[in-house]
Amino acid sequence: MILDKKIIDQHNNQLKDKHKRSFDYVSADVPQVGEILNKLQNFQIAIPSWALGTGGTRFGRFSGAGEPGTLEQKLEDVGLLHALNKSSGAISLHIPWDIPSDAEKIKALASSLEIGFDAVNSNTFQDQAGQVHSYKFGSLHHVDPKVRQQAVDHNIEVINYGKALGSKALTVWLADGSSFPGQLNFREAFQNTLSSLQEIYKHLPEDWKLFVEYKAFEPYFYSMTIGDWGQSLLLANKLGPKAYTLVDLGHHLPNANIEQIVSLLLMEGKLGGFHFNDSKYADDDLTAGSIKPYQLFLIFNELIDGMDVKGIDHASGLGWMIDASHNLKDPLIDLLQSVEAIKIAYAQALLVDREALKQAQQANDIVKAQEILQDAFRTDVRPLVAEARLRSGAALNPVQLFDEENLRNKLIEERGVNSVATGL
Ligand code: PSV
Ligand code: MN
Repeated sequence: MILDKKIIDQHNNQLKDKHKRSFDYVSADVPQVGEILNKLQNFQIAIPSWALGTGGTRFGRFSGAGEPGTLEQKLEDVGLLHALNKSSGAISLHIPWDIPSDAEKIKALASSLEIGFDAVNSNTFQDQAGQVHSYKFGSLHHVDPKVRQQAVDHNIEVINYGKALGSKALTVWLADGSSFPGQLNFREAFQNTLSSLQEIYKHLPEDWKLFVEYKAFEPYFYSMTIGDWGQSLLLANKLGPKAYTLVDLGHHLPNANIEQIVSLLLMEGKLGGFHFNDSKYADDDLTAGSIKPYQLFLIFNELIDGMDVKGIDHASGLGWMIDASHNLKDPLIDLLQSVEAIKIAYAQALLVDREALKQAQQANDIVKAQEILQDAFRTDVRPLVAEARLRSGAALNPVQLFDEENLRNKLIEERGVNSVATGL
C-alpha cells in the first residue's frame, strides 16, 4: 500500500499549530538546533524483515492479520513505515526467509519506495526442508566438518543474495552452544567457529563488513560459543579489518553495563552495528526504549562521544538496525514506536554538553556530571524529532496517523486476514 502524500499533509496541517508551540518552546534553549535537526533527518534505522509479522513464543503464536505474505509485501510495509517517519529507509533481510528470487525486480521496488538494503542475515539456527545435515548440535562450531561446510556455504549464498541487492554487510548470529557441562570442548568449538568464519570472510567483498553477533544464552543454556562481546571481539580481531562486533541490546546477562561495552568496542574500532530492542530479563525483543529508556540514552551518549572522537559519521558509520519480535502489538505500530524511541535517545544524547561533562569528570565532580546527563535526558526532545520528520516530508505523529487512517484494516483488505509473514 502506498500512502498518498496528501494524507500526510492533511495530518500535519491539523497538528502544526500545537507542534509549532512546543517546538518553539524547546528549541529556544537549544543553540545548535539546526545542526541537531540535520543529524536527526539523516539518521536512519533499518527494519528487520522478520519483525513485520506477529512473533510467537515457544508457547504459541497469536497471528495478526494482513501480514506481508511475500518479500514484495515486506518491502511495501517498510515503504509505508518510511513514508510515515522518513527514518526507516532500509530493510535487513534474513535468508532463507526472504530469498530475492528476482533481485532486479526487488531492487526496483525498493528504490521506488526509497529504501535500501542493510545487512543480510544468515540462518543456521533452524533446519530447512530438504537440508542434508542438521544444525541440532550447532553449525559453524560443529564437530562434523560436513555440517560446518554446509553452514559456510549457506553464508556464502547469503553474501551473494546481498551483493545482488546492494547490501554491504553480513550479520552472523549463531545458535551454537551447549546445554550440559561436558557436551562441548570449548576450545575446539571456538576454533571450529573461527576457521568456518575465516572461510566466509574470504568471500566477503572488499567494501563489506562482517558483523559477529553474540548472545549470552538461548537457545542453549549452559554455554554459547559466541556468548559475549569478548568472544565476538576475539573473533573479529582474528578475522581481520572487515570483521566487527554487533551488539544486540537483548543479548546480555541482566544488568550488564552495555554502554561501557559500546564505548570500548568503539575505542577499538570494532563496533560494527546494533540490534535495538528492549528487555526486562533477556532477549525479550520488546519495543526499543519501552523498559529502560535511560539505558538507551546512556548508550547513545557513549556512541556519540566515541564516534565524534574518531570523526565517524553518525548516520553511516555503524549499522543501525532494529531486532524485535512482537507477539502482542501490531508489528508496524511497534516498529514506529521503536524508531521514535531510538531517535529520542539520539536527540537527547546530542544535547549533552560534552565540554562541561569533560570538565566535571576531570574535577571528579560526580554531582555535576550526573546533572549534565540527566538534564539532557529529561529534556522533552519529541518536538525536535517531530520537526525533523516534518522537514523530511513525514508525519508529525506517525502512530496517530497509522491509527486514524486505519492502515492495518487497509492492509487486511489488500491481503486478507490469513496472510502470514515468514520469520520467527
Ligand atoms: C537472535 O536472538 C537474534 O537476535 C539474531 O539477530 C537473529 O538473527 C534474530 O534474533 C532473528 O532471529
Ligand atoms: Mn539480534
